[in-house]
Amino acid sequence: MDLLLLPLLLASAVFLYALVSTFRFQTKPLPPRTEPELVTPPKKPEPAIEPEPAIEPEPAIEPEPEPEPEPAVEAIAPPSRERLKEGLKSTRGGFIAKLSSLFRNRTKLDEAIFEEAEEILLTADIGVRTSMRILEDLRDRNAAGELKDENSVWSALKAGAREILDSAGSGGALNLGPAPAVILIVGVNGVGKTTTIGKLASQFRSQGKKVMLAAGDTFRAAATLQLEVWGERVGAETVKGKEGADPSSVIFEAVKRAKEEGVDVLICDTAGRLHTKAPLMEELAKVSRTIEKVLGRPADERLLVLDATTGQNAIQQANTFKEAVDLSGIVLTKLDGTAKGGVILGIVDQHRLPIRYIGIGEQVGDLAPFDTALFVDALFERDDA
Ligand SMILES: Nc1nc2c(ncn2[C@@H]2O[C@H](COP(=O)(O)OP(=O)(O)O)[C@@H](O)[C@H]2O)c(=O)[nH]1
Ligand SMILES: [Mg+2]
Repeated sequence: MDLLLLPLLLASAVFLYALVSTFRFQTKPLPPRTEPELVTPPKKPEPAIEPEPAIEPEPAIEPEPEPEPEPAVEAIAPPSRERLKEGLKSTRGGFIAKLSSLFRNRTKLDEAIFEEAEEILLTADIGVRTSMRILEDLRDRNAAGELKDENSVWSALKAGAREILDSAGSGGALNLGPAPAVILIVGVNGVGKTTTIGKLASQFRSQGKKVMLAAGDTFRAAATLQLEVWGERVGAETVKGKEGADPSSVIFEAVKRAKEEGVDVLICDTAGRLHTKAPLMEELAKVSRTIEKVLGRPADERLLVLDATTGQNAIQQANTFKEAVDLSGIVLTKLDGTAKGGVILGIVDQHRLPIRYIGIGEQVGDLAPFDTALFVDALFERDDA
């Protein structure tokens, strides 16, 4: 058994030796050991704060195809009855309220009351002549036994006011000729001519009419610009000249173009400076003649714009303008800002000129075509009754 193991052990030893030497032969000698350099491990970058996941945008609703932007044109119809009443509030709170409290609970009118009424009418800038006329009517009715109570006095006052306003044919539509109808606007600086033109143009536009404006106030560039702004706002073309140009030449051009371009209504703005001096009146007379020449007839409406807040002064202004232009009617502006709205009676009574429109505010919709009955009702409505 031992004898058998011996060669086997020998063979294993040889095999092992061979194996070990082969292995040695093949391995490279190890490089000399060096101390590893001390390397500070790079600082781990702070973990970046994970940005909040962006809120997924709501899936955009597919935009409707943009509608073609409507030109922002303000074509506005006249004010409502309610708006008219609101606009006349100051005047109602003025002489109307005073008259109302004077006559409240009266069953008998005596001379003292008539005198007090006269004072109230005069302070409302109705004018002496017109005030006398109204009082005379009241006295007559009183003598005839018609004024038995507060309500009958009030009805009599309203009837008197209506009679005066109707006497000049106030209200109703403008008398416009075949297209192009031409409206000439005159009046002192600041009364509201340009604003009235803008409002008026807006109303015509709301009726689907093609409107053109003529910048006849060439005195200041700003005046032309103001009219142009209105024109753009309401969708009307503005014909203008250079600053200081002859207003008649601008108006001439405008009437010519209105004819060529199928315009329905041409509204002519004019200057209003120095109404006491002759040149403006000559200028306006020339403008009138120019329109007549190119149009073949006078301007269909020749409207004088008066500012109600100027009271009796407005009545004087009408005298001056009447001499230059054959006026066809009056636009009374700023009735919203005055307790002296009674001046409307004085103007009509003295000048026998119909009221065409009244201005009751600065907004584009604040121009009311004049309607006597509506106006008198709105004016004489007793807020305190
Ligand atoms: N409260 C009020 N202001 C008005 C009225 N009409 C015009 N205005 C204002 O009066 C000022 C003068 O108006 P404008 O049109 O320039 O007068 P123009 O010089 O005669 O052309 C402006 O500030 C207008 O807004 C109205 O009816 N009521
Ligand atoms: Mg003006």
